[in-house]
Amino acid sequence: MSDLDFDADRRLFLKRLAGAGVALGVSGIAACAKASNTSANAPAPAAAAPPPAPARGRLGDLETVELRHASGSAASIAIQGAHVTSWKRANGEEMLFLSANSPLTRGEPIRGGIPVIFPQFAALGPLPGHGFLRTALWEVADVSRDPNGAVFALFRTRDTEATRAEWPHPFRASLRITLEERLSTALTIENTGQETFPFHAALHTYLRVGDLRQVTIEGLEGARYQDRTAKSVERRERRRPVKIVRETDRIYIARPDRLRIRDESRQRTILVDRAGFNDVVIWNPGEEKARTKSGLADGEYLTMLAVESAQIVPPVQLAPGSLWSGVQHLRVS
Ligand code: TA6
Repeated sequence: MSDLDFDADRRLFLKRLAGAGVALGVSGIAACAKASNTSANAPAPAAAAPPPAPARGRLGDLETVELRHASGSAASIAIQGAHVTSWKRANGEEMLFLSANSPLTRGEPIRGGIPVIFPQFAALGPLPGHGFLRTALWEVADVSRDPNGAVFALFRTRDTEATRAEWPHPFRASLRITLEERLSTALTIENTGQETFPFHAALHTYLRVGDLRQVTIEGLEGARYQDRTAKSVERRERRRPVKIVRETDRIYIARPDRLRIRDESRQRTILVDRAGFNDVVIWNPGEEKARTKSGLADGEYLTMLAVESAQIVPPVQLAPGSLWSGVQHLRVS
């Protein structure tokens, strides 16, 4: 099967994807299975609404895929890194943070949105920080609408000579972004090689907040965490709710529960639900590091909170021919 034989490859991959259904949830599987036999015999969607015209846009030097949902919500995804850079609610409110100082050029990580982290989290290994998928060029495999009206974009990528030079493992990756009231992001990794390989995966989501000092997080009470501002010493979360009052960089371990991010300054709560991602990283650089390390514009650190669905402790061990999937759902309540 050559690299160019996308359709056969995609059908095989989607059949395997269907086999790994748990983490993606029913709607994801139904939609993916639908995507694979759109051409053949799937009946036209009940509402018979034609699939959305694949709209493209630009963000700096980067090409984007634009999704619009009938409710009025919208999302933009940079093809580099299959990186969601914007998610707007039906009322036009932007829910994701994107730094005014962010590079928007080929090969540079974007500071904001939802970077896809694979196969290494941060500097927890020999690869460049956060791995190579966030700056990789992905293929736009499909942009369409589910029978229930949700619109989605499916991106794919795989190992290349360049990735194998850094990380000697053949893999396929797909990212499905589904927009309805909520925004769902589902990552699937397949080991297409002969040996089991370990990896970390994360959706490094930058939430936009009105004022960080008025934000609280529910759902972490009693959780074990590694404090990455203190040599990753392990501690337990005693606070309920959690408030961010200084530089915070923590991996909360084995905490699959729903998170509630309450932002009093905007009078709204963001619900974060996950499957397949058992850890969650909470990060804000604080004033000092925001300027010195992360290249944020002045004061921007007060308008962002990174809430990252992750699988880090332990890393995934993926056997040959196997698939791993993780999904994150963001919604406003
Ligand atoms: O996810 C938290 C973290 O690992 C922080 O330590 C901080 O470095 C952040 O990611 C941003 O990383 P980046 O490589 O994008 O500068």
